[in-house]
Amino acid sequence: MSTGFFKDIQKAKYEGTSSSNPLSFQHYDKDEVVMGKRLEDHLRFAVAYWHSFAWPGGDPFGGQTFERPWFGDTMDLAKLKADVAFEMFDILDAPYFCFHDADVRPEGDSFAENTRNLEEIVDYFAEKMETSKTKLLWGTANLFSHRRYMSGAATNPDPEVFAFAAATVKTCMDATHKLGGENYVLWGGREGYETLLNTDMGRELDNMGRFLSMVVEYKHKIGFKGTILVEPKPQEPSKHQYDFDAATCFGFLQKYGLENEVKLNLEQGHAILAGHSFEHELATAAALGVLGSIDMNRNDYQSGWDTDQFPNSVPEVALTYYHILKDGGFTTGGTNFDAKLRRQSLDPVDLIAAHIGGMDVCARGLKAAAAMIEDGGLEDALNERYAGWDQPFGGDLLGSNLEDIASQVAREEINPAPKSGRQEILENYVNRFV
Ligand code: XLS
Ligand code: NI
Ligand code: NI
Repeated sequence: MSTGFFKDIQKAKYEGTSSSNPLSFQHYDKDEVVMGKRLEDHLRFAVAYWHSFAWPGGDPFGGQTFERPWFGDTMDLAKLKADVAFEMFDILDAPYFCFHDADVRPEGDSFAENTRNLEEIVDYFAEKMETSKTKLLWGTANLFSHRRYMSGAATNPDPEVFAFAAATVKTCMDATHKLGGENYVLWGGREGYETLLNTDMGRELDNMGRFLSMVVEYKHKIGFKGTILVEPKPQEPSKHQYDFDAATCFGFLQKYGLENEVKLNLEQGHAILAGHSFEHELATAAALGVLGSIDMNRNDYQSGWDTDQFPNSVPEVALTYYHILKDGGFTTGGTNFDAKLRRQSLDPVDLIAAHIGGMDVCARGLKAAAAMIEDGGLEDALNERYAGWDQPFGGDLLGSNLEDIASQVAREEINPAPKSGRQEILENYVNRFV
């Protein structure tokens, strides 16, 4: 029986660009084949439970604006929330969803009660997933909202908090494993500091490294085949977060010997907060071999906050998927809409339209990216720019040494002439596709 929350909103269909139905897909035809793969299998869209079903619409100056019939802290309401969530997954034909423990179950008074509540909801999800097409892209633990985590989880000065966090992550990994999740995410919102005056950074980093190693050990112990992902973000809620950006995370993984075990879940808004473009983060992770999954959203470029808006810029999103496709596309990863409505967007229809718009923008972006890859213009320009490295001169150079290179440069009177980087021509080229 339907909850009636979405009233008469029908299952969204692909109707093409001639349709004026705002609740239809105009660009996302899940069965369209692009570069040999269906769009649905390329994009692997996921709905984020927290923004869509748990967030009350507050901001730093005001509280709840949304009135949802499932708000409240009981098991019955958690199940009503799940019913509505799966109705929305069905309307959107969403292949995946993602959740934190705290999004889906009422907060208990103890670890034991949290675990019982989570297990009950996981069983409820499992039942629904038998008849729903929607699968779990990833699960995660909320180690940042409860006041016990105010000074961090794995990096807390109090070992009891580390223990509570580790125990909680175990239950969330169990839940993810049981539901067939394809990844497990760790975003360290409070793994950082407010002031260095009270922070032993070396110890905190070592503890965080050990915590992540325990996660990897447990993954292998239970036979979880999914990918462990760390999600970089430079700040907010901490003043400074240790997992600052892709490059910082890679250095951390390498220091603790985890670079072959853990990949990254990159988020557009977090890249912007770190002072990067999203492409920068994707290209960095791809170059380092740790590009795993993405949290798709859009940050306001002026606010300096993680505004988590739905994406709506095709040129930006095209470059996102260009880097993902160049890296071979997603394997276990996907496109999770870590995006929320604006707090004035009160109605159920806003929730549906936001996701449909996001899915359409991503489909347009991916198709533009695929067209650029198939045309090969950017790749040709790169090959031409670096062609010297494929010639004997360039090839031998890296195996040489400073003394021999110095004699060679003198002997052959090497005197390189600068060449154009062709930036404007390449920017114009991209504009032909977006
Ligand atoms: C917050 C993060 C969070 C993670 C999951 O900024 O993006 O939503 O994706 O904990
Ligand atoms: Ni975020
Ligand atoms: Ni995120």
